[in-house]
Amino acid sequence: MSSLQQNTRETGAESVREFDAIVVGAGFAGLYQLLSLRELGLSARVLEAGDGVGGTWYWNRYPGARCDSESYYYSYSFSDELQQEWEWTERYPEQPEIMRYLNYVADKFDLRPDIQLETRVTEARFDEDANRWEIRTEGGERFFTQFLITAVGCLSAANVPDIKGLESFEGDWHHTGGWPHEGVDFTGKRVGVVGTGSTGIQAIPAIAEQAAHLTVFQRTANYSVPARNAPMDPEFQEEVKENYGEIRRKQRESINGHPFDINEQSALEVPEEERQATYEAAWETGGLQFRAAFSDLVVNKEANDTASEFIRDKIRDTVEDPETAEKLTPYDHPFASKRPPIDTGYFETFNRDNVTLVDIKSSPIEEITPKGIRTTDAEYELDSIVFATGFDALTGPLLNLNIRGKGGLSLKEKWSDGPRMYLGLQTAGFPNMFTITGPGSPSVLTNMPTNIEQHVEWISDCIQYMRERGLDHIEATVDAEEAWVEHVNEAADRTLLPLAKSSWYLGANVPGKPRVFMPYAGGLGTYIQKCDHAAAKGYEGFDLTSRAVAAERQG
Ligand code: NA7
Repeated sequence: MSSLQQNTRETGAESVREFDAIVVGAGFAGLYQLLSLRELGLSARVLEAGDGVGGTWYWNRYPGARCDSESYYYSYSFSDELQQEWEWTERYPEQPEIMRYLNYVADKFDLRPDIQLETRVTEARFDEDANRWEIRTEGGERFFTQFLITAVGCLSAANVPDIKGLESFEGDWHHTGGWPHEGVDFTGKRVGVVGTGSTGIQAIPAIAEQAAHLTVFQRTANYSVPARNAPMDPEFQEEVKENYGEIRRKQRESINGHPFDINEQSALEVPEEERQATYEAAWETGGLQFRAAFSDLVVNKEANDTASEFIRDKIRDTVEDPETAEKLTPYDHPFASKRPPIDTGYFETFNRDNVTLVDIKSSPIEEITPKGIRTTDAEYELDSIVFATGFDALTGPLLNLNIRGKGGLSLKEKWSDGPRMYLGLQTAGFPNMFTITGPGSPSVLTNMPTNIEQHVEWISDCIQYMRERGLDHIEATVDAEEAWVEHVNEAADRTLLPLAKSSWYLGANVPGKPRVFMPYAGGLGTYIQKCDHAAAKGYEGFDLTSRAVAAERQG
């Protein structure tokens, strides 16, 4: 008998299902959380909106979609058997390969019986009297659970710009984060791509190869470093497998979850010639570790200027038309103060005859017409529009769940001036709700699976701690939350990250969203120590009680 049957109680026309824990989302976080809860002996169910597992990788199927972290460490570490038997085929895994991996994990650990697909959560409400959560879905189902664990990802609420006239467009349009599963054939088409973040920078070269003509609408020029993707070297893969213990340790102690070494020297302490040689070598190696070329690139503006200028020179050298090169050169923010993209032939794409760059900062989009996009300068006729315009990051996926905590307070109201969480794991007033990689945790500033695994293990340990002591109620205190929010701000202020005014880390890409620096920039290693410290002190900063015992005493 499956746990679904075990826990289903028919009440009249409605089926009400009770579980110890409900997990929302079946991506990297949801899959591992389910396994971990099962190992504790809890009844758990994952509710997933998509018709398959994969989370962000299920939805982001746009041309060129590929992970920016390297495959051998953008993966689970919890099972040595898994990491030994899985073979990665490329330096950076492409979206279909990550989907194969996550489906393999779902099968290997027999997770599917407890994952309910095509089930979108529309509401979650904490019932104080019953000390449990009630969850409702789009299909009208109701679930009751002691623990609500959100595993909804940080970048899953698509940001489709509200541009006048979109509904009148006669061609087709897609957001990269909700790409049709059957794919989109751009052969012979005039395509417009809006957005030049990590996604646009991956999609633009791939679409340019197919389309008759590609027009790129750029609001903010971006830095990008070559990815240097290549087939996985079997010898390297073998070496990795022999050394996984050390690699995983390094990831968890690092600043951002990547196992690469950061040069201990400052960019300012070496002579110009040596600095350039270091940057050239890092450029040749490619990837996100370009940031590690010197110790101070994300904390010292003067040091950062040398890296930013190096990349600007590379753009000028690569792009043949000087006017286009100048438009593509970023000046408004330091390198890596926004999420740094990595690319395969991005700047080279603008040398193609079938690609045009439109600077919509100087001539903004006025409207979408039946025939295409009209800026203040011209109308561009298009058959297809691709919005690579990012996400309502970090808070969007949580707010979309319509969560109400104690006293009926909605998360939307509580976070009207920006997200407030303790350790990015809990928010005061919302007992027994845990958030995997919530605002205030390192999340998007790190290699996600590393932070996810740490959160899952922390949450499961906490639940086990409660069960062993007969506790059934946990809630972050307001004081701990306040101190953490302050610490998150201080940590960001010690870096150059807040200098990027158009960054989604600050919520600046979504009109009307409060400008608050959301992820924790104090480093993953430091963060893990703080979480472990709180746990070791009996979950310091959280109120843990037994409502059942309290009710008995009162009664
Ligand atoms: P990003 O990094 O938020 O990039 C979105 C891009 O779209 C960026 O260039 C934005 O310009 C542009 N944008 C956003 N809204 C508009 C409107 N209204 N008009 C024109 N241009 C707009 O999202 P991505 O999907 O590329 O990357 C998200 C993460 O996914 C990535 O970092 C990886 O972690 C994976 P702006 O810079 O705001 O001026």
